[in-house]
Amino acid sequence: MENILDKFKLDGKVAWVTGASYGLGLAYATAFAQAGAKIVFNDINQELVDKGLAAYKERGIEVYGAVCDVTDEDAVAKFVADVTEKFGGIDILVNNAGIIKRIPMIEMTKKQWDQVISVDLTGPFVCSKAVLPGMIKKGSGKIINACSMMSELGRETVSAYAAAKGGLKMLTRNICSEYGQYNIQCNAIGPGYIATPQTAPLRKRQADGSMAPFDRFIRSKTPAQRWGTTEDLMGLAVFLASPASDFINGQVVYIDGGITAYIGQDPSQLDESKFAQVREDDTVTVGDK
Ligand code: NAP
Ligand code: GCO
Repeated sequence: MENILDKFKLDGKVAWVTGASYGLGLAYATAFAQAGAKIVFNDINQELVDKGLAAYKERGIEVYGAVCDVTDEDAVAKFVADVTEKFGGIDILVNNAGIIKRIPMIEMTKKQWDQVISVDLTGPFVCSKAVLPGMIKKGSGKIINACSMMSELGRETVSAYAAAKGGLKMLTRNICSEYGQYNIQCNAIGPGYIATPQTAPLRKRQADGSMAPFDRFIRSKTPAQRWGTTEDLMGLAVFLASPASDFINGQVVYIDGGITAYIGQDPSQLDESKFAQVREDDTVTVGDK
């Protein structure tokens, strides 16, 4: 009988993580590499690709990286063709690339709205459409979308982002519905509030050094009273990319420290002295766990 841990191995698989120069994408790709996969990634410009190549080299991970805008269908088709020629195809796609614009809806321009929808929702459509034919031909494939708590909940200033992430939840379910028959699983990771550059503005200490009100708010809504770290998400990513999850399809798995299950406590009751300074470089200090 096969050892269950072998079900989590990605040996011989090619994994494409979009926008994976840093943050959650870098963490997902690192986890996949540790599980045996060959990593390919793209980012929006050469500076970021170079930043990513350096980060992977520092981690001892051999990767292929190239500039590719996930909203550009021709660029995506070329990226997939190049990777297929070099490595034989793509077994795992993580639609990680994303942007957010925190602007009150009535002040948001249509151009700003379109930019967020284009990257966060149309990008995953373009990239998934590009890899599905190869997955169908192979008879297997894994697509993992970067959903969010905003796939379920709204909040002030993130209308476009929430609409995109809500749509991405339904795109996840539709890819499952349309291509599950080809042994292709499409699921989503729904992170809570994770310490990355994207959320750094929400944690920035106030002039007097005290905790940001939003930081205090998120901790009061999280049973563990802490922000997630990129490392917190690595295990789930490997699980959803591996044969261990072959009978899971169309699901959004929330990995949020319990926020979506908890009504929260009065933020003023939090004992701030318990929390180590969360460094502005977005790394949650160990003492903060
Ligand atoms: P992020 O700041 O959202 O950026 C992800 C990467 O995608 C960045 O390198 C970004 O480049 C790149 N990108 C942006 N537009 C692109 C395009 N058109 N084509 C290719 N790449 C593009 O990073 P993150 O915080 O690690 O989040 C990763 C994903 O998880 C995102 O989809 C995010 O919405 C989602 N998520 C994050 C959190 C969180 O708390 N951090 C929680 C839930 C979900 P730039 O640096 O130039 O923007
Ligand atoms: C915000 C945050 C969130 C997180 C994440 C939560 O401004 O509220 O950026 O949107 O990025 O999506 O799951």
